[in-house]
Amino acid sequence: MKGEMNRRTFLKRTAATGAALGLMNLGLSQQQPTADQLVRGKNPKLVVLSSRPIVMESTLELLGSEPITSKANLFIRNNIDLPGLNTTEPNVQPGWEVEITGLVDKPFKITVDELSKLPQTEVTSVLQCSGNGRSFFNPRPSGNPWTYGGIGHVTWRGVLLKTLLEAKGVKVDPRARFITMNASTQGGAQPYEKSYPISVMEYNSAMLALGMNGEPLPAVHGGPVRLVVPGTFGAPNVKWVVKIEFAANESSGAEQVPRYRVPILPGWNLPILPTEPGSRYNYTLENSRSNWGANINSFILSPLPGATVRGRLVEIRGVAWNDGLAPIESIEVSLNGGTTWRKAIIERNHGKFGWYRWVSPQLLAPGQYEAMVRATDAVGRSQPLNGNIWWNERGYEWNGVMRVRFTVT
Ligand SMILES: Nc1nc2c(c(=O)[nH]1)N[C@H]1C(S)=C(S)[C@@H](COP(=O)(O)O)O[C@H]1N2
Ligand SMILES: [Mo]
Repeated sequence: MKGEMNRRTFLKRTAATGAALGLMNLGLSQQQPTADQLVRGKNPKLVVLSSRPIVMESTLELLGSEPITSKANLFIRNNIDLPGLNTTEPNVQPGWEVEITGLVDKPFKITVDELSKLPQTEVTSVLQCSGNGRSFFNPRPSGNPWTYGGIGHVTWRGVLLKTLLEAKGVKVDPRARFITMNASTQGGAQPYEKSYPISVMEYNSAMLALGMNGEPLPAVHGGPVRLVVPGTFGAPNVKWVVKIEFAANESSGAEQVPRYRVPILPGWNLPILPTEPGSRYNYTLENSRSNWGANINSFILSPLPGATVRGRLVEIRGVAWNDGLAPIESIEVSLNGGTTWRKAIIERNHGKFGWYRWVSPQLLAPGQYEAMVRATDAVGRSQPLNGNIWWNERGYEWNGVMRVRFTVT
């Protein structure tokens, strides 16, 4: 009923301004910039979801084309664009400072140059926007209409937060339960502030990343320095970080609440509290939680949707990942709508935060097929056949079983 009303109101409004809007849209869509026009060095095949702020997603084809997602093919999610940083080139600013403050015995500032002289660590992890898959929720929540491409698999290099504190001989007050991070507001950019529980940060080896895929961190991906929390969704991975504050409480800024949250029963972090699809939810710090650890999920990257492939032997391939806190133990493929499942062969060679690659060899007669895949980890976390059971107003953390139709000749 409510959805019906909204649609009607929308149609009425559209009709009222129809002529003017129609013309404007036509003009705009003809000039819609491509990914490479918006950000120097990006693959024009990336799909632009918004040009201000810049949001673009990768494609299944590009994700399947390389074991580590190159900077050209990596998605971008800006809430706030920083002027002059729309490039995959490095942001060379050795004097850039990061302030470590709050509940620590000796607050301090450190430059990027000094950071680069401390012991460096490398970690390969999945970077995924918690809105990835949003457009599969029904009804579709508002927000960027991500399909599958708000994800990448990259290698970070930088200084562990732990290493930095040790090197500086700085102790964290036991009352500190959260870490709040701030991004630069240079060029008049709006603030971007996110908090994460220290427990999550410890598990996940939070790092001040200076490099990506063996190169200096691209400017558009947070260069010169970005906080990376392997195993978490994208939002806490604060680009252009200037301040890290140890705090007793979580930030109450808009990026913390109501944004980037899912409903919970107060006191219960998992699972998402089921809400009526299409309903409204009044997000508070108590009745919801941030998008923290990544939900277990898996994608089919070959065959691509709609592809025609040669039989008899067809290798169905893809990737799977979770928050890295428990290994993924099984990845299963079904070709009959979930009636039977066959275990895929799993290959894991990028550590616990990287994605697992899998292959399922199948002998297939000519015909039409629909492949489904689901992953399960060592603590039994898996994916729902119907991802809509976790429908939430803002459309986060989709992990419904993926289905891909293809033809065998
Ligand atoms: N400073 C800053 N950091 C940010 C954001 C932002 O808008 N500003 N977006 C966050 C979100 S929601 C995501 S999904 C990731 C996207 O990282 P990427 O643009 O490098 O792909 O960055 C996170 N860090
Ligand atoms: Mo995101």
